[in-house]
Amino acid sequence: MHCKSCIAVIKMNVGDLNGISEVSGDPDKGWVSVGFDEKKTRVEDIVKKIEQDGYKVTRFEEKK
Ligand SMILES: [Cu+2]
Repeated sequence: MHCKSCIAVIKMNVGDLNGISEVSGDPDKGWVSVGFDEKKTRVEDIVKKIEQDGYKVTRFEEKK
């Protein structure tokens, strides 16, 4: 269900959190990728932020 404006909304709101270095996404595949500083933000906070925008986070993967 993601389109380009969904990604833009998520980018803007997640970008407001501390320690976010980059947010990108693929609307066709329905995923977003968030680069962040673990000392400043937790995954839970990012998920919460996305869900506040009305999107359901069904799954997340950690990449080191
Ligand atoms: Cu959309």
